[in-house]
Amino acid sequence: MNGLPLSTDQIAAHNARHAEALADDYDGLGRALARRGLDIGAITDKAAGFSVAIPSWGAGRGGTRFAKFPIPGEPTSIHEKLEDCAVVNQLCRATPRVSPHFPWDRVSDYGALRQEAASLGLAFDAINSNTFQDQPGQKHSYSAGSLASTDKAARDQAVAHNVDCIEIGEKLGARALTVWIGDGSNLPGQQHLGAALDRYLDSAAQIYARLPGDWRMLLEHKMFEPAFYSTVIADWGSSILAAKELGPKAQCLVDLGHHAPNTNIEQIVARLHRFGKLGGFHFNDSKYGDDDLDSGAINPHQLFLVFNELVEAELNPLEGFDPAYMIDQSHNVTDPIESMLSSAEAILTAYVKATLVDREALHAAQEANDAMLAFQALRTAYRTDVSPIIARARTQAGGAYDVLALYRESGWRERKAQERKPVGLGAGIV
Ligand code: PSV
Ligand code: MN
Repeated sequence: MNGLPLSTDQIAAHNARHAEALADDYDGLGRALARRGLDIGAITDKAAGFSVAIPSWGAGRGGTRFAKFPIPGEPTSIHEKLEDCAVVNQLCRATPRVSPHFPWDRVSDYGALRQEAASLGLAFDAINSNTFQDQPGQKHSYSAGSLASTDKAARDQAVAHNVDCIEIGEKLGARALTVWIGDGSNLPGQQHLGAALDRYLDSAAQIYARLPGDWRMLLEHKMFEPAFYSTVIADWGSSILAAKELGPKAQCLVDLGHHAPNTNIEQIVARLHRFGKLGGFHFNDSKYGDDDLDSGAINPHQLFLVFNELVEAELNPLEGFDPAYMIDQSHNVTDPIESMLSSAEAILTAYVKATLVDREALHAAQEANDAMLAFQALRTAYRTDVSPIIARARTQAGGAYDVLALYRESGWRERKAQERKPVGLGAGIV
């Protein structure tokens, strides 16, 4: 496929039908914001400049460890996944990059894949390595771990896979490698907790040594799963210690679902940024654990509070602030394109609301220990309906006013159901 997947005429006609309503809402909001000293044009520019990557695997139906229920027309290859990602970006104009996962997205010609993505209006973001599951024909099993395994051959193989990922990434135009490992233990005593971390650090240093000059290595922590007693890189503390040990090109990646329930994740964001170690973010939502639910579905206020810290970091870049933002979700009951559209909108909404915070008032109230006024500075921004700003930014860039309505109207999935081969059953993704 060459060019954008959906009809631009159809989007233009849809937008024309909604133009008057949007102008009305946008102008009204502009007047309300002006009374608060805010310029809606400047905020719309910020919204237009924001983007979040989508994961190649998020284009397919995920599943739980019990089952997966594929839908007709689901993508079965990286080529079809790119097409679906292009649909998402064409409609919302906030997701111009795809984050691939290897070996899931392996092809023979990465130069050609990069061009294929570019022809769909997409580029590649951070590369995700995968040493948390065995692949057919793999020599050494990761059943006892990968980078931290006691088996040197398994560790070497895991290091080599990450180096492969860097080489593939260079061909794809990526500049970051995200490393999440499932290494850990399931029974007390199973693993020497200190030695496991030493082995991880040693392996990670070998990968770090192979990073090209302008690359970053993003260390993703997760409290538990698939290891249920201990996990080698379980928390942000282990992550930042490892990143500091490795060097300046190593930073931490925060996945919203990878903490104990009710953890103050926004404080983790502020801490990591304080030490120049906030490298990336995986957005999703959760109710009980690493549920990988759609962003903003359960706790949109937490998402806003996280963005409040991210905007604070953006305004005070300290040693540089260039986080790799990505959606990391498992779409088990929805059409993945619809979930990504809805999630991108939730993420952008939280970001735009955070830009509305009166920082002067907030900081003054914080200094004066006026808890209520400080809280109200956040509350005022949070309760503002910013959807006209987002719709204006999106439609100006060629996206659709109502992304879900246009997607359904386009009949994309029904058409793909005729063209694409059915997906097999099986268990879900991690
Ligand atoms: C692990 O749970 C994780 O969050 C990592 O980012 C993986 O690469 C991703 O999910 C996909 O399974
Ligand atoms: Mn993740």
